[in-house]
Amino acid sequence: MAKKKLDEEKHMKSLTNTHKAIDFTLKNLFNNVESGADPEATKALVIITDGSPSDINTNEIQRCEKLNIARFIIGVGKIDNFEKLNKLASEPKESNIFRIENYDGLNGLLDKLQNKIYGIEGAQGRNYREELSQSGFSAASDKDTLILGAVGSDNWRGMLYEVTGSEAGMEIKDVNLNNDSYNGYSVVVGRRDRVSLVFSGAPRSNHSGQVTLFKKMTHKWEAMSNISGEQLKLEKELEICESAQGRFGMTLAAVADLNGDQLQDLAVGAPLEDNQKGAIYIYLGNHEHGIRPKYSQRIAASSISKQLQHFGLAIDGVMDMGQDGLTDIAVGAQGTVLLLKTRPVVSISVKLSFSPSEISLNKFDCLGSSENAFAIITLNTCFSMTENTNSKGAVKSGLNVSLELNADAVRQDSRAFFIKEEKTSRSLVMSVLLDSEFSCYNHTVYMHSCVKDTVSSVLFRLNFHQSDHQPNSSNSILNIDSKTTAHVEVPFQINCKNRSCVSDLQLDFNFLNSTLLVVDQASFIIHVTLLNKGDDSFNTSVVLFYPPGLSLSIFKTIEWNRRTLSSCGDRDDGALNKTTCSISLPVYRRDTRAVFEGVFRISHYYNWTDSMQMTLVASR
Ligand SMILES: [Ca+2]
Ligand SMILES: [Ca+2]
Repeated sequence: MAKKKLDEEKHMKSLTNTHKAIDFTLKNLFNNVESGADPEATKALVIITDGSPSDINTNEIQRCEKLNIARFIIGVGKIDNFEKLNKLASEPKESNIFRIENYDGLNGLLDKLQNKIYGIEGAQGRNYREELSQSGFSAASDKDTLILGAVGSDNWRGMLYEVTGSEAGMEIKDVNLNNDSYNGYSVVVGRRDRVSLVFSGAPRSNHSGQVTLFKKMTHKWEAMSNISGEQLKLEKELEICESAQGRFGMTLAAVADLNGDQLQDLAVGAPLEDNQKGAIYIYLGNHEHGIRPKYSQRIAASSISKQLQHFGLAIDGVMDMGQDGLTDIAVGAQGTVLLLKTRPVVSISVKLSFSPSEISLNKFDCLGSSENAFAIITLNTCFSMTENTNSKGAVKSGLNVSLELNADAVRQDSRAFFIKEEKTSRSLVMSVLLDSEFSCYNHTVYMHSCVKDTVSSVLFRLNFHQSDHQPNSSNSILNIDSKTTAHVEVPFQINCKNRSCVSDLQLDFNFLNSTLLVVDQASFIIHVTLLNKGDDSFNTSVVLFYPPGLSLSIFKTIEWNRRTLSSCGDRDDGALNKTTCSISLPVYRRDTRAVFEGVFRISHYYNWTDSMQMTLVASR
């Protein structure tokens, strides 16, 4: 009818009588009780125009100011004199003036504006308690008691009543809700340890909606916790205009246990979310708190069909269609009903083990000429799977998971790797289909022949998650309580007699030449015997101190009871009288005895004296 009247209106062409329009509104709409206006209510005026006013302000703006009327200006397209238009807006002008390219831009903007107006609407003046309470707007029963939603109570803050027999109802209210929250729009009752619970939807709380959980104390109902559309917005990082006025909590339904923990679960509808397409949220029941604070699943209408509107207008979830032992949830949308089938929920536990029980030290060698990689252990990953739900018949309960294994997880550079030819392959990513009670996989782990640290154990860490891609054979959902990580520490072989693990190096050496003949290019030879009588010795070396007239040219093993290699550095730090020779890195094993021959060259430029001194030190 309003559109018809507007269509009949004659266009005034080039004139923009904005001030006259305001004057008309003040006289005929605001404060006009016959037109439905509430003189006490706070008022807002929205001016949408594509031109600046062509008439002048007589006193309309002043009258608006006096009556505290909030004024929003929406300028459409090119406006020649915007200054004139700005004068019409109320303070703070910067947030009350909007400019859009064309009238299409109104769609998103009006939502934003509606929020602002909600904010001031009813903020003062009127005070209705039960006059408009709409008691019985929603209802739920629990044995002999009836819970009635009364959305209009307390200036549309809304509350509920518990009615038993003919007694006057006991109030159930959340004092933290604002006016116009519409609490009691939807209601669900439940019990926990024989204590009565009420979930109540307040779809207009803070414009995005809220569900409050009430618990019955001895003679009183108390609001325990709530979940709000505002919270969800943060969790999902949605655009404000998307979730605002989603009417979260407009519908509520207790659904039969979905995840097999024997606790009832809760579905919450937000039928205006996503630009009126709608969504529902599943909250799993929780023994301690009634429900878990974070939803386990959000099902958006857009993920089902682009055509759906107002998905979540009604929800029911107690039946099992097809008798497969799995609950089905019926969800109403504009002109249609959808049946959502639930899937089996499975718990997975994973265990890591390895063989042999330690990394043998026999093959490590940092001093040999060839560098190669060899297998150190076989790592075994075993998944065990149990279904939490009780699915029957032809339901396939497989699950596709993606797993990632990490070698030497606490170190920046890994000592171990999974592909023999690739030293950097410290992590292994794979996808596996778990379709029986146990599924085990073996992975060979390699190390390079030279590993400096063969003392600290190697940590392997595994984590897995349900794959995004689920083939037909896997239909299950991973229980969100399943632990999705595992780790294991693999030790190196230890050759210690006692706990403290101390090596006992004994060093001896003798000169092969009885005298040193100072002739250029002549040699002076020593034999060095090193015996480890204690536990394994790591990073062992022999340091030689000698006169600067000598230079070490050869240092090699000539006798051994276990293969022993050595490698000598250049003269240490430029010092002319000292060389460090590494012995059998990384480990000089217990009970090893080796004899080395050192050959020095003699320089005749050195100022030799009658005697010569040499000192050798074994260190670890
Ligand atoms: Ca449950
Ligand atoms: Ca079913």
